[in-house]
Amino acid sequence: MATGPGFTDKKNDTCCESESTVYVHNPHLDGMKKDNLYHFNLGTSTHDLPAMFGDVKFVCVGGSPSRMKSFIEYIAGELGLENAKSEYPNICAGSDRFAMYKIGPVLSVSHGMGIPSIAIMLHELIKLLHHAHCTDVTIIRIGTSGGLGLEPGTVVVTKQPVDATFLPWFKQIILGKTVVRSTDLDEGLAEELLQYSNELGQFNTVIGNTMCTLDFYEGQARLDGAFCSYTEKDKQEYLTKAYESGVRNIEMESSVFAAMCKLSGLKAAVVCVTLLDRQKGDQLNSEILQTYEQRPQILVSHLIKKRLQAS
Ligand code: R2B
Ligand code: URA
Repeated sequence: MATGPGFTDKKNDTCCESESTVYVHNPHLDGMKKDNLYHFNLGTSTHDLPAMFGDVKFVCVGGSPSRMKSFIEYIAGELGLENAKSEYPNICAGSDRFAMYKIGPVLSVSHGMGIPSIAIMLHELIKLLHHAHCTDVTIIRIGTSGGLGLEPGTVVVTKQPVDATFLPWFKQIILGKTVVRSTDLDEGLAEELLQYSNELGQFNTVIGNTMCTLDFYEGQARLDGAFCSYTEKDKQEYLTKAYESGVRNIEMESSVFAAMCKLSGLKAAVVCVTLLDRQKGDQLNSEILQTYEQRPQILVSHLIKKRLQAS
């Protein structure tokens, strides 16, 4: 079990000395003269991180670089912060791993697909926010998912990420030992998002558990992968069990996202649109994606606007 100040696990669920700053829990960082955030192509000795990022209050993360660019363009318009040329440079242009955009207090970062990819991005993002002395940061993953028992296009605000056995934890092997971390998200933030969706009245939003899997095909009980050793009936039984346990959508990053944000004291939420009802099918195409992918962006922009108006 990982130990040390601020680490959480299912048995000893304590965290973080204060709510407002962004915590790292790594004594080795103090002894380092400089810190290269390699996958961002940023660093403490090459960039003035407090000047570049010190005013960040909202971080939105999502899988695709182009979606995170369109998010920053959209929110810039919503907040009346468009620049004259409507150009938003990729802050991580020197790296082709992740893309990052900023407008005012909003940072938009891509994370790729799956737990390993988002975990690498979050290590560097959390250090970036820490080095930049950011305070009171809210972080939201906006993404896509497969739905369970929901009309396609429904937005799910995650109550609790669960693993593929429907349990609310994220397990990782560190130094050959299994470390179990809590996947609790910020309940108040989830409720606030639901309330704003009702206020917007543009699409249905529900709060439910999100199953986070290690694979898109067999890991999500699809029948259309390159390999499949189970029947349609097996698939339906598994998805029914997932639904009965409270799962309303399935994606591939929420568990480690929740675990790492909780450890660093970031208030976090996951907002994913459902692209299809998984009990009715498996296949997706880009038309379905384009129809619905803006919904999480619309909801999260509304929350940011409301928060900024209130401050
Ligand atoms: C949702 O969509 C991606 C797979 O298509 C994955 O990153 C996820 O969580
Ligand atoms: N993303 C997933 O992980 N699963 C889906 O079914 C759709 C999007």
